[in-house]
Amino acid sequence: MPRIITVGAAQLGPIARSDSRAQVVERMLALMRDARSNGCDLVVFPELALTTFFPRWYFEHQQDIDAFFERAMPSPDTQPLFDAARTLGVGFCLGYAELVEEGGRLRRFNTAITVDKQGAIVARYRKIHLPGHAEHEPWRRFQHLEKRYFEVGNLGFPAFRANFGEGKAGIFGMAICNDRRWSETYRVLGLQGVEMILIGYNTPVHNPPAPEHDALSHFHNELVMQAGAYQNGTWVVGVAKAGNEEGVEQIGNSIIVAPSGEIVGACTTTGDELAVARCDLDLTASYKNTTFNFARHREPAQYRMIVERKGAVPPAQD
Ligand code: ING
Repeated sequence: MPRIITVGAAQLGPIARSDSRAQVVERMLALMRDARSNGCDLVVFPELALTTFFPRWYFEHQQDIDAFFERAMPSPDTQPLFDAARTLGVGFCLGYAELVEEGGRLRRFNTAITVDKQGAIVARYRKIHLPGHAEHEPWRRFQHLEKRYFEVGNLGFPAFRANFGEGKAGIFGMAICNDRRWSETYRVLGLQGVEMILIGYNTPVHNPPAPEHDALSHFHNELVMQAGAYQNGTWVVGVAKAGNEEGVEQIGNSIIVAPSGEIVGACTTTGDELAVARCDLDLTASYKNTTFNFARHREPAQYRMIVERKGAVPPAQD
């Protein structure tokens, strides 16, 4: 029996700083109902999906920053999502800012969770590749202060088994935004046998340190997820918080990528939009057992030798 999971890329349009969590959750519930009517087993929401992308601003005071964080998950504001997972029979992946006490101190992470059809949190991931900068840089049109507001994730890239109904169990992984640009993200999950990677993102069109890349923002978005999918024989679902959010244009371009690297579902707007695809998890075997049979074809001993040599090639001798 094929393990076909119907997946919804639940793209969100802009979230204003003044939008309440309840207002955003209402938009997300509408997407979950739409997903249900399209036969979805699972929807993927963007990174930091409950609030505006606040790292675009420099805040002086911690309490202003902490207003964007969740101290509990579920919380009264987000409980309706967990209830909907049960009543609609649709699991979800949700990105949010996590404020938690761990090891006797407050920790702040850019986090994603996967929730099953019973409304249970089956996995948690904390973003590892934090882009941008840690200090206020007024020269920029807008800030990107993830390095200031979040710690580097401390959970690694764990692949996990999840079950979205009869014949719909598989091996999943999560990543967040900038993680999708790094090949290590996909390979670490690929080495664990991942069959579907769930990724949310907030990606401005304009990248202040490299404006020459702006015109390639969609190309790069698709390139990294298509390559990651194909080179690790896995499905990849990438979902945007899109549109002009507080004056910053963010790409949409949410896509569902097959293990072949082909894009099989895509959003075409920069608003709230659901793109749906039927994903056969057994299709991953066609790549994992042949071209990317790691046991037969990879040479980790050779890679370790190169990595242990450390650093770039020495400068040419004059
Ligand atoms: N955003 C962006 C991303 O990696 C970025 C940051 C934009 C990096 C453009 C490079 C180029 O998609 C987040 N939140 O990581």
